[in-house]
Amino acid sequence: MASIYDGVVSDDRELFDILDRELERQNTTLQLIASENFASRAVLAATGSVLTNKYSEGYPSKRYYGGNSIIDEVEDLARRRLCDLFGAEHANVQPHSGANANLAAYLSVLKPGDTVLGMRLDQGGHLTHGSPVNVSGQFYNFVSYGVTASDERLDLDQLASLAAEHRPKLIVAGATAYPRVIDPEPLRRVADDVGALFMFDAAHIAGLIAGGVHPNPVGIADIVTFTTHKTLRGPRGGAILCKKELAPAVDKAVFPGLQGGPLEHVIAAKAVAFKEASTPEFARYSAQIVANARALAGALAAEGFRIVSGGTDNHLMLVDLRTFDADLTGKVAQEALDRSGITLNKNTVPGDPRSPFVTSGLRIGTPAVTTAGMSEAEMAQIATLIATVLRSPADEALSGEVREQVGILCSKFTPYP
Ligand code: DSN
Repeated sequence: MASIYDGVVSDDRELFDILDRELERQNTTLQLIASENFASRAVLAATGSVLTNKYSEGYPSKRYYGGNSIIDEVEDLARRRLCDLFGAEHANVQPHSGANANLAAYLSVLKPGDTVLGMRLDQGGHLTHGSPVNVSGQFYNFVSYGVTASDERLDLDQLASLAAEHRPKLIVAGATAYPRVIDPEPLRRVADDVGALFMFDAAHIAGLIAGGVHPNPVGIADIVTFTTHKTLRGPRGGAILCKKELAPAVDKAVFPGLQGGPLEHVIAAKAVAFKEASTPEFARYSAQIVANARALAGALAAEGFRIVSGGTDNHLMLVDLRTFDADLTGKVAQEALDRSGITLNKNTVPGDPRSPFVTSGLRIGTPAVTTAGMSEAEMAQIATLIATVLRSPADEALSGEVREQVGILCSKFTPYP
């Protein structure tokens, strides 16, 4: 296969051969990890640009080092495009990741020990929403809400009663493994009832919001954080949007509070992605992500898998394996599918009796395969391939056969031809 790095002058074959193998893996196997995507070549080019050479601590027009007038243009462009994309008053495009964006948001409005409401990790939340193994859970007094046992949707009654009981300073919405729409309005009302600030972590669904298929929390939440590389399809990184009055605190929290020099090559690539996400083509792409997720969830249900909450409204589904095979764990399923060229991740399902290292479920997402051009017909094929492997997860010969079929499918939908 021709290398994506052709023309790059490097005699470091040891490293570039590894990159070539990863390119081949991405081109020839199915990428179903809900938080991954294929960035455009323009995003890749900006990420690999000379901006990586420049130190630019501070913000446009307020830098600590010289030589930053061009860098200022890049960061201003990224901020402007991002504000336009989501209708925000202020943008900070410097967070290196979603975790950093969340920590900076906390640092901007909380003091250590303050009480915060967030979704529990094993109910679909994120490490940075107060997990005891994360700094968020160690520095702040997080109280967790979850989903209902009956319909596995956000338990708003529980959230409201926890808010009334604990009077949090901040309520955090957002999830990494929740397949339904998160409407920011009722959460805003709960926050207002108890005098809390409201933060929306839109990491997973930022692209769906930009594409107009999920409600926009900007202007409803006080702070919105997200990653730029998931459904938004940009470079790996994070960003924060906030109301004007919080801008100085948010900017101070990112730098000098949490980070040093910004990654301006990545910020340039974010600017590229924000422009791409403002197009009608991206709106169609976002709608297709959801259509594909619904098609895949439906086809998997027809194969005998239980889909958590009965379906999906977004880019991902949680598959409870126990109706398909009570003894099959997420760990075994992930490994068998990996051998078969189908990449996804094991995930706990709500109320999972197994540990997060074993799990009873899988999380499956459609952003990357949708970027590759697949639609509903291919989702049906993927469901059949998954079920075929998981009926005999220890059968390595079968995995080899499925791997070949995956290769044929991917050859028609190659992200980087
Ligand atoms: N690792 C990301 C995900 O897969 O959802 C969250 O940080």
